[in-house]
Amino acid sequence: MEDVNVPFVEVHYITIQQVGNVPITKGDFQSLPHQVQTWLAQMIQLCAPRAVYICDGSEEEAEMVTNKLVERGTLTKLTKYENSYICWTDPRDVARVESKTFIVTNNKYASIPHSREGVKCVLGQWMSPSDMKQELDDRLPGCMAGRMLYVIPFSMGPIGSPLSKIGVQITDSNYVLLSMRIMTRVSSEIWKHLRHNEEFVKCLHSTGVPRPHTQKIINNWPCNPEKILICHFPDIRKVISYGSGYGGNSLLGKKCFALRIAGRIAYDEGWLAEHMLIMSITNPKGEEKFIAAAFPSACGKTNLAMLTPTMPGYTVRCIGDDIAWMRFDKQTGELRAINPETGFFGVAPGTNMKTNPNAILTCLKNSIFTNVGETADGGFYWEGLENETPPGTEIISWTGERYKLGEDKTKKSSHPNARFCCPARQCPIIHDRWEDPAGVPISAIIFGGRRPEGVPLVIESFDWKHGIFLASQLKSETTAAAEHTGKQIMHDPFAMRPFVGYNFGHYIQHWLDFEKDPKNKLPKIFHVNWFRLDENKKFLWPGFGDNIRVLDWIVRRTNGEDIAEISSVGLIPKKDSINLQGLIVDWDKLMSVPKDYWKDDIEETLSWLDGQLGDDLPHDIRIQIEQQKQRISQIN
Ligand code: GTP
Ligand code: SPV
Ligand code: MN
Repeated sequence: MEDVNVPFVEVHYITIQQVGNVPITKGDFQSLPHQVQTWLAQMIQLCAPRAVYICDGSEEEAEMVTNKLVERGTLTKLTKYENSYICWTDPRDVARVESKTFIVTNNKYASIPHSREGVKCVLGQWMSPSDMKQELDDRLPGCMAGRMLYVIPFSMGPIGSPLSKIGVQITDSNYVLLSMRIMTRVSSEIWKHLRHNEEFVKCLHSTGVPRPHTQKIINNWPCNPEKILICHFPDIRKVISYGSGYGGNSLLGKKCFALRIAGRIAYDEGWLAEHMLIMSITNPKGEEKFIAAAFPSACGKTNLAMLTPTMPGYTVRCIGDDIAWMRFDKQTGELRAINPETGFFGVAPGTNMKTNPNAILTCLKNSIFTNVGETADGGFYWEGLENETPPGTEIISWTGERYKLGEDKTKKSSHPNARFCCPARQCPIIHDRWEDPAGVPISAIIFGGRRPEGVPLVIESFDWKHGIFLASQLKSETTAAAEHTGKQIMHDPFAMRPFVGYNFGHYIQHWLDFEKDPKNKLPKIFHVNWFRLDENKKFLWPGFGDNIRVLDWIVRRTNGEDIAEISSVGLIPKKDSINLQGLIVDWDKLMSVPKDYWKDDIEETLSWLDGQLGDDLPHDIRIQIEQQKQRISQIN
């Protein structure tokens, strides 16, 4: 007989998994690849979180974490757009911290070059394993007490491609989890590719704020600025980052893995991991060429990668805006490049519908905005959007100050390093091959920086070695992307000064060595400067969409057109060989190579490179410097 008085109860059989005494609240620990389990168990014990959450990359997961962050006040929904949020950090945690970034190897000179005595090396910082152990022993034990530990499986590059690399990031920041989901491929698919004991890059991140809190949390943004430490162990493919939640400090797939660790893997395996955008240019005849370009942080990669051409008949498509992994194809000899990322973490100030409409259109949904201003009607706002926002609009600045647009010109809505984080697939001009696991063939490599004085709009290298010299002598004005203050011109060879994971001398030699294989089709190398100033400190070049005119010249050079002439610093455009129709620019000022400037510059470059790299400076570069000196002395 049926017992009708008893209510129906559904029975769930819940197995609570634990590591030590820490419960796994989501995911099946025991089904993870063995080598992951071993490392995780150690980290869980070390960091002592309240619980562990193994991420699967699903939409439900994102929703759950987002809701939590909104509830807590770390994120605010921007009601003007779909699924987009704004975040204001602790004002002490706003950029990469280069002074606290280290490479750890047994041999010091595996990490940094033999700088001359008395010279402080700025091409990477080394710390010994024993000193680093002390630093970490002081920080890591119990660093996640009272917090959730998230386990994020991710792939840099298309999942399963032979060019891709897998990482697992542990973090106690759910803001980091949400950003990693935009910037990398987060999925439980990853575990399948780690069977058979395959290698993965171990990434540990903690904001360094265990509970109970001993310090006040500002803006619901946990961080520990006094104790920031970002350390890399390239020999064992490991990154540990402590104390910061911002950008390159905490999204470990980006600079830490895809440049510093991958750079070292690339050195070992014979390829390149570079701070470069990847784009294509199609001319009016329908011919498409791919190029890669390296500029230092906040010097124009995102803008170039998605530029809107002002020359009719040209099409630009974007493959990536920050990082390129490139290798010479063994069969064809082509240099093939992939973008290992899936999102843009772009500088917000200065971005608008005129300078970079494609970036604006990319971040109108599914995006996170950090340290920008908010309009009273739930939109984003930053310096550069003045002409697209009605005067009188009420703004809440990133520091929480309210003001009306246009009333007080001294008010700033955003931090200069404020960023948008948005999915690359939303970019209106994303290339349909942007996720091609085979990559795209690169015809030209461009280097550049912010050079207010002396440096022409474009220079083509005489040959491969001279191109590598151009990249080695790269300098640029400092920007807000890291902690440098003021606008000083700094050396930033290859735009990689903050991102190289091994001895910079070996790095330059690695580039030089690609010439030794006659099968390699070496791309032409160029140097550009959008930032030359006139005597009134105004830019001589309009930049942005008009940069297509320079790209067009570069592409025509890769086709062998006779439009270049020799100067003491390289090949420069023959007069009027760049299409300037519709522009008013002073060609002579833009292209001049002032003898006095370059005479001093080459002396300073020699002394800097020799001081920094000592005997690790490749001989070929010394020869290049001598040749440049000779050429300059011959200018009338
Ligand atoms: P990271 O993401 O830090 O690596 O920077 P990035 O190299 O991608 O720089 P981005 O394109 O975001 O540009 C940074 C700043 O430079 C923005 O404020 C732009 O407005 C400005 N900028 C970019 N291109 C040009 C240009 O052609 N001319 C001028 N004058 N400014 C530019
Ligand atoms: C850079 O600084 O070059 C960036 C921003 O691209 S961050 O991700 O913070 O490194
Ligand atoms: Mn960058």
